[in-house]
Amino acid sequence: MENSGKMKSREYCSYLSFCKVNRFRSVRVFLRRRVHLNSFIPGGVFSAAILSDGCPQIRAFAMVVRVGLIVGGMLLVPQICPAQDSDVSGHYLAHFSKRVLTHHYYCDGINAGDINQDGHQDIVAGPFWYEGPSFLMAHEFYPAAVIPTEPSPSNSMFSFVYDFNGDGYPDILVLGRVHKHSAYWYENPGRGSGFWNRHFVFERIRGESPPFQDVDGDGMPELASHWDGQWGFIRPDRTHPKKPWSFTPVTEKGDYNQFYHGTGIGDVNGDGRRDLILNDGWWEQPSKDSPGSLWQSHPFRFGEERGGAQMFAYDVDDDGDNDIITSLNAHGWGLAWFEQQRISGQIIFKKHLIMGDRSEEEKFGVAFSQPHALDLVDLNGDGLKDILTGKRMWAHGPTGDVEPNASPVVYWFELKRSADGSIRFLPHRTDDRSGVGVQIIGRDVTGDGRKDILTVSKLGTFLFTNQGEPE
Ligand SMILES: [Ca+2]
Ligand SMILES: [Ca+2]
Ligand SMILES: [Ca+2]
Ligand SMILES: [Ca+2]
Repeated sequence: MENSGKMKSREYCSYLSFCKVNRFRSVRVFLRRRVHLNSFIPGGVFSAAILSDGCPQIRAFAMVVRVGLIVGGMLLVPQICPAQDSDVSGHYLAHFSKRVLTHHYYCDGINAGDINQDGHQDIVAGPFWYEGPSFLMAHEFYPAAVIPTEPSPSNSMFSFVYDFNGDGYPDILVLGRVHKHSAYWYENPGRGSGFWNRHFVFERIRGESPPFQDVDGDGMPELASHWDGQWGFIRPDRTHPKKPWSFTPVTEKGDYNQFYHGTGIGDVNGDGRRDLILNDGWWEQPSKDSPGSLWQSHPFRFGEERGGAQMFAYDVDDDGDNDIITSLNAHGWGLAWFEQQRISGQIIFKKHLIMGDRSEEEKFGVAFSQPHALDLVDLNGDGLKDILTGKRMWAHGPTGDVEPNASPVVYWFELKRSADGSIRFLPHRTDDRSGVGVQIIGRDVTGDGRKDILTVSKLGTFLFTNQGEPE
């Protein structure tokens, strides 16, 4: 049980604060179930923040304030403002509305799932899950602490949603920094309240973009990571989900940096089995007839410098084989897709640059550095998956990496296939005041069938609702 951060009742009764957050003043009403109403009112409006456990009078007052703010928040629509989305020639193509779930920096990863099983998707980011479909209520499932933006990344780099104990309520897997934090999953209490019990997963999750996907086809996801010099998969004990997870290696020993960049899962050779994709090549999953054997390596260097973040296998050019999509340097420049080609039966890749460095901005229509979070998702409903990414801000502080103080943008690159067989990824800017951390998600959280954008950065936690084509 992890309730070490729970405040004493007199602190609840006495807590009253006015918080300045960037250009906004935030209103946070904490209620006895560790719930806070997350309402931001522009223009420097003040509101009270009250913690109410153990103090009936203030608890009653807080409830009145809570109801008032929910109604007021909905009427004012304070968190919604137009987000930019134009193509390179300035034409308006699709429409996203920006919502700020918090202006505080709590985490670098974000995800979604129906946490309370009410049929609506909820958003998970750092210590909070935001209750859909309004996302006005933030529930704190482990002790929250606002993190200073300048020094280091947070202690919550990735959130994954999965029902680990099979009780019908999705739980949350939280990964911290590669070299500093152990991984835990937090047990959803269902109708219970308070901080969630947490369960130890593994000492360290190495690699900067660990996929959490079903690789072996048993219907349950596993973490791809490396340990003791070998890449492999970290899995829970299916019959004893609260036990620590175990690591199964699939590659030969190698010299893999704990901060390894560029990792994905996908079927590269088209045999129906999902392979391990790294910045240094792909490792072929063998058939189940050969259990215990290591996976065959197929070396290929995708990002020539550091490597990217999330990598994807997808048939970009519709010729029947999966190509690879990746950023080239998660702290530098470059985004590319690599066309699969076969020469004498051997798979090779031909690089196609989607975005280069600042000197190539005119050529590609856009240039931003540090694409350290990607998703591959169809954002405009044409059946073709698009690339969702953005600029990471201050991964190593305000003076680290390339162009640390350039606009923290979010972009989606629309896949367009022409009749002549040519391929384009058309850049669309969604926002320039948010950016990415290390996990960005395209997911329909509003239930209208259109994929929305969830991102998080040192500037806060953001939802861009997909409004479809403008009228
Ligand atoms: Ca829900
Ligand atoms: Ca559960
Ligand atoms: Ca292809
Ligand atoms: Ca599309």
